Amino acid sequence: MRVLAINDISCVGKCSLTVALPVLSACGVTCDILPTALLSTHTGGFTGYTFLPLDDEMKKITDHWETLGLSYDMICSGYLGSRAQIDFVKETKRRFLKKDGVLVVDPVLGDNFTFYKGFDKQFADEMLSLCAEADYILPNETESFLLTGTRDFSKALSSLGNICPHPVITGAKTDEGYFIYYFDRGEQKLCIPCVEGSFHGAGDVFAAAFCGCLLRGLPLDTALAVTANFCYRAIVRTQREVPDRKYGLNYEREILEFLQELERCAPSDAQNR
Ligand code: PXL
Repeated sequence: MRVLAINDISCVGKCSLTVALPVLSACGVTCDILPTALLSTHTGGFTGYTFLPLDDEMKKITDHWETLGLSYDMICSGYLGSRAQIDFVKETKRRFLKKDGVLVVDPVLGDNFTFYKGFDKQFADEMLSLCAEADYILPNETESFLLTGTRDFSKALSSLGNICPHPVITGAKTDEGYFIYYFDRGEQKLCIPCVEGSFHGAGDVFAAAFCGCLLRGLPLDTALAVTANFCYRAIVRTQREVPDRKYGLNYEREILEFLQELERCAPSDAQNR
C-alpha cells in the first residue's frame, strides 16, 4: 500500500508531515510526502515563525513523479496555505490517485471555534470544494462549524454527507460526553474517551493513524475506535509530560500499543497487499 501525504513541514511543534510520516510508516505502509510549505514552527501559539510556501517546488516535484509513473492507493491532505494549493490537491488526485484509490481530506481551518492565522470564511468555502472531492473528511468540531455554519453535529454531518460519502466529525463535545459523528450507511455516533481542552497536533495524529488503519484494511468503525484510543493515550501522556501544549502530542511511546491493537484488528496481509 502506498500513500501520499500532502501537508506542511513545521520543523518544531509535532504536526502535519512530522507526524504523518512516522505514524503512517509505523503502520507498515509506504508513505511519500509532498510538502506544501516549510515553517520554523506551526502557527498555533508561536510568534515570529518563518513561512516558505512551496508552490513552485510542488509543481516541479509532481512533474518529475509523472515521469516515474507513480500512483497511490491513498492521498491524504492536511494544512494547505492558499486557494492555489487546494486546487493543486484536486489536480494531484487526478494525476496520481489510482482508480479505486481513496482521498482523505483533513480540512485544517481552526480550533476553539476560531480560524488559524491566515484563514477566513472564503478559504473555508474553498476547502469545502475540496471536501466534495474526498472519500473521507476529518473536520474537528470547530472545522465542522466553519464548514457548515451549524454547531448541531447531526445537522453538520448531514450537510457534509451531501457532498462526501464519509464525513467524520472528530471530538464532538456534547452533554453526554465526547463523540465521533460519522457517516457510514446513515449517521453513526461513537463515544470516545477524551480529555477536556484542546491539544495542538491531536488532529494530525488522528488523521495519520486513521489513514494507516484504513490502508491496513480496517472497517471504518474499527479504524475510528483504534485511532481514538491511540489519541486518548497520547493526550493523557502529553498532559502528564509536556507543560507547554504548543509542542504537540507525546505520541511516540504510544505507537507500540496502537500497532498491537491495529494488528489484532487487521485482516491478514495476504488479503491486503
Ligand atoms: O495542526 C494543524 C496545523 C498544521 N500546520 C500548520 C499549522 C497547524 C495549526 O496551527 O499552523 C502550519
